[in-house]
Amino acid sequence: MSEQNCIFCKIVRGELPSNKVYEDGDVMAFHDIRPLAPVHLLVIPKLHVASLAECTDEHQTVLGKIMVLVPKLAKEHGLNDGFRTIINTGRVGGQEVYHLHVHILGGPSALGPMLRRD
Ligand code: DGP
Repeated sequence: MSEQNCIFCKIVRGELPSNKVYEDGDVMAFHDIRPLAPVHLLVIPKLHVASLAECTDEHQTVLGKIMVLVPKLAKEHGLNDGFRTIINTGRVGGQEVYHLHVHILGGPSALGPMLRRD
């Protein structure tokens, strides 16, 4: 997926709408279009990086910024009793959008086990 066609790059460029909750020069956060919890945010680097698997030393700073932003956004959205972060990576990780993103999920009820135990 090129930057030109990437959905999240289009959101960054303002070519697609989003319900934005945060933006600075390097990072953006918005509500997931198909929420899986009462609060479901996505935090992305503005720079196109396909997935966590593609991250290298040059991404350290932006990854750090994202991780520090996550608890701030969680608090701002009332997730005072915990939340879950997910980074789906590649086919096995079930990644759907190939632009690195951190999911923040939470709400009043516990989210249950991380993965189903069959
Ligand atoms: P993942 O499986 O980790 O790649 O999840 C991608 C998420 O992105 C999925 O929960 C739905 C969300 N999503 C897909 N397209 C859009 C969009 O155009 N806008 C927003 N806000 N979210 C989107």
